[in-house]
Amino acid sequence: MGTFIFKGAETLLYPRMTEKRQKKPLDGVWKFQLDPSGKGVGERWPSQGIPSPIHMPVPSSYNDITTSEAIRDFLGDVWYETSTYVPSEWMTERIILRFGAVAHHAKVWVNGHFVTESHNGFLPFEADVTPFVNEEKMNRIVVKVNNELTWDMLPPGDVIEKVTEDGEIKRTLHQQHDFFNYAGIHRSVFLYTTPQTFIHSLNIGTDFNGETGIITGESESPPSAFVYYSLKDDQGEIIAERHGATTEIQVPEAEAWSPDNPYLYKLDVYLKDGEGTILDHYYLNVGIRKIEVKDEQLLLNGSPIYLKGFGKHEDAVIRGKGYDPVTNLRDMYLMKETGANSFRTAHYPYAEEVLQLADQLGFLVIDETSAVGLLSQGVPATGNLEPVFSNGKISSHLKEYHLDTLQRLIERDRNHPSVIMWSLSNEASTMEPEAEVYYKDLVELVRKLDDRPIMNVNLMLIEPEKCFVSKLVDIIGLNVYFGWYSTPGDLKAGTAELRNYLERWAKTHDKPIVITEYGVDTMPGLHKVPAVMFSEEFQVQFLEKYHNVFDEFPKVVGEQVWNFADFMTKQDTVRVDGNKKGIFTRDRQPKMAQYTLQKRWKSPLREGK
Ligand code: BDP
Repeated sequence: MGTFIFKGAETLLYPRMTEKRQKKPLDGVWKFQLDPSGKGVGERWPSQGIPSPIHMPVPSSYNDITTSEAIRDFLGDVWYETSTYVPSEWMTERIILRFGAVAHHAKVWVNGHFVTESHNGFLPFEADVTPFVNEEKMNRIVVKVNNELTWDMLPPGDVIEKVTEDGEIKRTLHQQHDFFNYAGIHRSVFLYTTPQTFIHSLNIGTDFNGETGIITGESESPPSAFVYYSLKDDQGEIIAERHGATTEIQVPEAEAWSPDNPYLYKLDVYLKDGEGTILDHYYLNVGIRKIEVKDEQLLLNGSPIYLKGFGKHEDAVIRGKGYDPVTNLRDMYLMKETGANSFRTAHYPYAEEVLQLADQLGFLVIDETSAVGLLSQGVPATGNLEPVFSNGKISSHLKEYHLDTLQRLIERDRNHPSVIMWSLSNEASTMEPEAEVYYKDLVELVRKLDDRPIMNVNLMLIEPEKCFVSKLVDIIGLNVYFGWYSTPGDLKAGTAELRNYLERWAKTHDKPIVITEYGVDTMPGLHKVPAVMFSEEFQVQFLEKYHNVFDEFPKVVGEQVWNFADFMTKQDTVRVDGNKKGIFTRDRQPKMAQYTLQKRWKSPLREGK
């Protein structure tokens, strides 16, 4: 298997309408067909259209839309098709076809011409389709999507083939991660335009010294054009104007961005020719804020901040992993209501629209790559882990893919004030010495691209004294399930184990710690006194007991419950119609534990909490 990396000339700027740019969402109902024998290309579906389609919504996972088990559990190629006119006035512009994300592999044709491919299920990709679109005829867009995982990509997985008793070959997916392998066109599809001379990229940085804010801007654009920045307050009043591709703007008496005051400035960026004529225009929201790790604390705008919140998933009833503004906003209001100030994009980059709202509503986001499952066992990972780094299971291809994902994640998300740190991976086999070199290169790449703190999230089997990666990062993420996966049901023993584990981490590393996961499966409506596992009472007691332990450790600078809501997983003996560790049900109604969190998170605990 070759490498899955594509560093094209694409830009990762989110498509926006301005007087110089247009966009047309292609979301809606597309044609759809399974292709179990992989005959679509041979039968020329890209140019002739897919022959026996059903209807399928975009964006959405395709798995749960119909009642067909064959579609839900399908492994292999599926095809999507839509058609659209392109407005005449677009014909002098660059016309770009952009997908927010397609899981996991996509090949795209426009009017029969192959235009691009992607092998990253959680990041955007696009193609300049200017030469391939017709002015007067409908344009056919065909996408082949494949949901197979390999160990050359993230998340990794294997397709296992077995011959059944009746001689059929049965292919199943073997995966390490604990969420359903939803697939399809998961995020919005846009056709958009840019002028021929256009802004390629923008890198906005901010700093804050307690009074003055500093905004730095760096724009990549053609040498023949001039860049011009115009900064406005949230009322649209101009605060500063600057010329030059690289700029620095000082904002006296700046309004600092924070979860309590998510104040956003607006930065308009223009490209002009020698005569001052505007060639291109793009804009961004800018939150002035400073995030740093110092003295074993996490500081926001110079003061300690305590993260309260959730590990989430992009997961909802029927839509699966398809981006849905309705669910997303409900989630954000529920999180605010619970007193949360943060969340982690477990276990992959989320839709750009999620981060745009996090900027506006004020959430601190731990932005994670799709590196989940870099270990030998699925969930729950117990007992002895087999090596994956030292025996070549993790190949140089996978590492290149990981580096590429990280780079593109940073390029996509670096301008969001809500993003406060990068999480390199979740629960990898970091007790192997070989992991050190692998992670050193990841850390080096991040340091080159951005100055935000770096986190890595640890499995509770990782021993602090034997972890080869934690020393490389700025802040340590810990996933802890003592009293659940170990000493099940015994919270006294569980909390004692937790205390001991945290003591060991605090002793071995002079870094702040965020509890990135803690939680228990809970059936809504199941009540038991005395509490037993899976009851609502048990979830409440688990949280309360864990919180008491967290409060003993000044180095613990955050707690994010696993999970915000119940979510779908593959079928398994340890899962009842999915993972039930949600504080909310899958349809976003509270379990009793929401009130436990609300009570704690809405009252001040200690500085920054
Ligand atoms: C952790 C994983 C997470 C799982 C969780 C669980 O990081 O993806 O869903 O455990 O078992 O190991 O609920």
